[in-house]
Amino acid sequence: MVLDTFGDSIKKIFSKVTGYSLVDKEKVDALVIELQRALIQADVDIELIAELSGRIKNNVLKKDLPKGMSMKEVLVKNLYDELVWFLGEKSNGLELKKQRILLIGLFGAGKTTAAGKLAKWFQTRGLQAGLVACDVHRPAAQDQLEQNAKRINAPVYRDGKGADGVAKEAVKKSKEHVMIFDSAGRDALDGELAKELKALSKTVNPDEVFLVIPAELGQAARTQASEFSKLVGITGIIITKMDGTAKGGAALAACRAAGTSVRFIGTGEKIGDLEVYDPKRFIGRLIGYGDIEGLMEKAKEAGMSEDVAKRIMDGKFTMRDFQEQIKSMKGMGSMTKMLDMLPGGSSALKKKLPDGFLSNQEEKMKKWEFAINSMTPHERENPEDITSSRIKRIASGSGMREDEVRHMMKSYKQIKKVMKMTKGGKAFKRGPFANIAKQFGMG
Ligand SMILES: Nc1nc2c(ncn2[C@@H]2O[C@H](COP(=O)(O)OP(=O)(O)OP(=O)(O)O)[C@@H](O)[C@H]2O)c(=O)[nH]1
Ligand SMILES: [Mg+2]
Repeated sequence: MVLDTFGDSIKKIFSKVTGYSLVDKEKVDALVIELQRALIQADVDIELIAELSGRIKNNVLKKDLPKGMSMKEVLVKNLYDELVWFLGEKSNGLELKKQRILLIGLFGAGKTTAAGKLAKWFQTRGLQAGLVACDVHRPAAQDQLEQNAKRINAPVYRDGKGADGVAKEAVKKSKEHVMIFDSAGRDALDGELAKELKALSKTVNPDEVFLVIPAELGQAARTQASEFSKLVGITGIIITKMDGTAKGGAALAACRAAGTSVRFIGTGEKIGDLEVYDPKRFIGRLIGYGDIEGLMEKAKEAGMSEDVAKRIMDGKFTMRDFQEQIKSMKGMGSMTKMLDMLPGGSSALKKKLPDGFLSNQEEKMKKWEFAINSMTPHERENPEDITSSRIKRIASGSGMREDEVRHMMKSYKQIKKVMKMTKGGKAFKRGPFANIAKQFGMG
């Protein structure tokens, strides 16, 4: 089902962008369309999507990009920022004060579990919490809450007639800072449930009413969030079972679309598996990078300077570009990075290269830099004019042997050819690296 793929599509979009060596208007447009598709499938409001796409395009395609940032980095940052924006506000959790919290929601949403988790959350922040068992429909429900309470040594209140009666008694007796009221679930929010919840709410007079929604609801969370909002009133949402489904992103987007705010997410069955909701953290987890900095690093790493990339695309890749490329590859992994720029099979190829192959290349490149420094500006821009006599001069100027300079010229030409061919993405099948590829069983 399409709903399951929200996280996957977002992940795909990010890995696509970070893998690009050059971002142009065409790519931005295509990515925005892909993002729109993912959001539409997650049932995000069309107007919201239009707003978000417009902002991304504006920021990325404008003339003056932020200083020192490439179009690609701006795109990654904007995609990230906009996704964070549309997945809703970062929650502050709950105030650490005396208060009453009512948990409501449909059958099996995770209310009783969340009650225990919230009590624990307060305990670890120095506040005592009592649990109130207002689910009187199912005989075992009160026992279940009591078991959760015992695990964390929290008092449980369960005496009284009916949900309302239990709540009244608890309000009278409780001495804890925080009271958490568990309520009964239903199949659907019908008139009866609405009536019961309204009555309970009147008795409890809660500071917070949290709707508990399981993540697997995906986009259907939107209807549920707005219905509960309208019929009984809520102050926030707890999305549970984020650990067990790929629909978490869709559920979060849906709550945002319903105009409600997610306050906590449940990430497991254990009592400590509760997190204050933070969209940045969620996106980070979704796309596999801890934070935007990591992502930006990734965007930088996999690319080359946009100038150089553009010149390659235009069929120009002069000695000067070659030199810039060499310069930008400082220290270990430089040749590796060069390979990374080639689409398809580069990491697999790297694994197959013998030890030392890449570091030898790096040694060589250091020498090459000297040689390029010994060239005249004209030679750097027009390497095809480098004749034998010029090679002699360059060799003596850089302390290299003539054959080393010739070898460098050959490598430059090969790389130029490969770079040009990467436009078609067939570099390894046909390009000069085909030999290497063949040698290591990848041709
Ligand atoms: N994996 C996972 N399981 C959860 C999470 N929260 C709750 N559960 C499980 O979901 C099931 C239902 O949870 P309950 O807390 O009983 O749900 P409820 O809303 O009280 O259910 P009713 O009282 O029957 O309406 C239990 O098996 C819980 O262990 C979560 O964040 N992750
Ligand atoms: Mg329950």
